[in-house]
Amino acid sequence: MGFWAAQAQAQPVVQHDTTFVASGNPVFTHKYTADPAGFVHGNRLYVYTGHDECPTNENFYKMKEWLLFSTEDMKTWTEHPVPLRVSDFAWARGDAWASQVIERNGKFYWYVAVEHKSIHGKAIGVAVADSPTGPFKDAKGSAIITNNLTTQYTNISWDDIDPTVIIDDDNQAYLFWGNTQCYYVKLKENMVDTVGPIRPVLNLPHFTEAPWIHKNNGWYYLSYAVGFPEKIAYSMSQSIDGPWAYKGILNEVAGNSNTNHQAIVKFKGSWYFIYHNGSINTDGGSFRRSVCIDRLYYNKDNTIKRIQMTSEGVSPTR
Ligand code: FUB
Repeated sequence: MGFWAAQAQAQPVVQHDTTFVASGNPVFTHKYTADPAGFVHGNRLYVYTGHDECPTNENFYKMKEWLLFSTEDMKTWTEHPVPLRVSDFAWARGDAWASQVIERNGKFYWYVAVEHKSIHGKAIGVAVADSPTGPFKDAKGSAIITNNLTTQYTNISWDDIDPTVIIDDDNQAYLFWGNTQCYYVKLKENMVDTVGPIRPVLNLPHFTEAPWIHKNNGWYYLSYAVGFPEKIAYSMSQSIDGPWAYKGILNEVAGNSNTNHQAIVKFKGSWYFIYHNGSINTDGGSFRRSVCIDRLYYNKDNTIKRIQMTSEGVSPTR
């Protein structure tokens, strides 16, 4: 077992904030981390991740909790105590899959994918806190989205995963999610109830999963995983309701991982592409993944340049 793999296997439980300095990609090497969701608040970037705990002799997603890291300068990071577990949702029974946090009216809403206890299949729940670091608690007491709500579009049990959220300039919030088929629905101002129909998002060619919605310069961007092993592609639109125009591949297959799961955020004036690979030597892989961060740049026409994945990672902010 390599040094970093041994570190990642040890996986100490963090009881209080601990600080470390990152030295390139992967950013976090003492634990296996996956499905990063970036969130900027004040002068800090928060990165919420899943926690891959799969033993080295097995190959499946073993994920019971989410982890939280933050930084002010992209170099010195703080790991916060575990802010949320599947067990915090009484109606869920497993699989702390991909997630995203957003702020509204001074509250922090954390949308997560889990396995539902009594409704067959995956589901989306939401936790809420008064601070980005928690403590988070189940905001609704039940799932927002369950598998039975989307069977008219696809009848698989794992399509209701990978939530991503946006509050538009008119204050309307939207939840996007999906596997095989991408969906979206409006959220009420309380951020825990949906309003109106669930709609399919059209023209996302080869959509696998991992949608991430963001806006820049008047354009909506929907990035998402394509194929398997996954690359990340994206579409653009001038309206949240589409039509979406496919713009091609954004990121190639991420080393040694079937999944790639990206987040795109602007922090201190620069855009970042946060994703995972399976590159920790020797036990890293599709079920023991590690979060990486590289820069993201736009072209003059608002399309996005292909991501250059690096070992060196990003420079500290000034
Ligand atoms: O981590 C479990 C699943 O793998 C996520 O929900 C997908 O996006 C993929 O990364």
